[in-house]
Amino acid sequence: MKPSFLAIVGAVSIATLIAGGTSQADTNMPDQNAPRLDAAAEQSNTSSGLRSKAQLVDGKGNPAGEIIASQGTNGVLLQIRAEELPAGWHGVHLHQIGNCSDVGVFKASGGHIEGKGGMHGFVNREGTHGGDLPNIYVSSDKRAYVDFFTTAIDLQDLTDSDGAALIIHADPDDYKSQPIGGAGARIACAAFPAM
Ligand SMILES: [Cu+2]
Repeated sequence: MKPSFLAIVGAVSIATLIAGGTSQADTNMPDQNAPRLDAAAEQSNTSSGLRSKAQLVDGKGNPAGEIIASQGTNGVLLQIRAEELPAGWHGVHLHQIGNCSDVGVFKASGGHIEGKGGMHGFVNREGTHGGDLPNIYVSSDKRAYVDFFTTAIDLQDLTDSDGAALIIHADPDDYKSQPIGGAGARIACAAFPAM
C-alpha cells in the first residue's frame, strides 16, 4: 500500500506543477481546496537522512507552525516555530508515534519516547525520558520560536518505522511528576514521518 500511495502523491504534485505552470513560489502556497489536515500534513512532513520536517497542527487541526529536527554529531537539533497557541508556559515532549490524526486529543501519538528507560523529568532522580524537553513560553502574540538541542535521542528515534510526534501540552512540565510532569492536555501535535 505505501509505495502506491507515495506514487499517487508524486503524480499529483507533478500534475499540479504542469497545470499551474506558475512560479516556484506559487507551488508552495497552501491550497485552499486541499483537505484541511491529514492529506496536507502527509505531503509536507518530510524526512531525509539528516533532517526531518513536521507541520504543527493545533487542537482544531489548523496549521500552527513547523518543527525541523536535524541530526547533529551527538544528538538532535529541534527548531520549533509555533504560532496560534495560547499564551503562557507549555510542556513539550517527543512522543513515540508519528500520528496526529485524532485532532484535539492527540493520544494516537502514544506516550513519551522512553530512551534508555527511567522515569519522566529532568529533575527526577529516576529520570529522564528520551523525549523530555524544556518548556516553551508562548507570548501574547501567540508565538514561540525556540531551538533545542538534545543528546538523549538520535534522528532515527524520530524517523523509525512508526515515526514520532512533538506534542505541546496545555500546561508547563514540572520536570518531576509522573508520567508527564503535570503538563495536562495535548494541544498541538507535529508528526515526524517514518523514513
Ligand atoms: Cu507529552
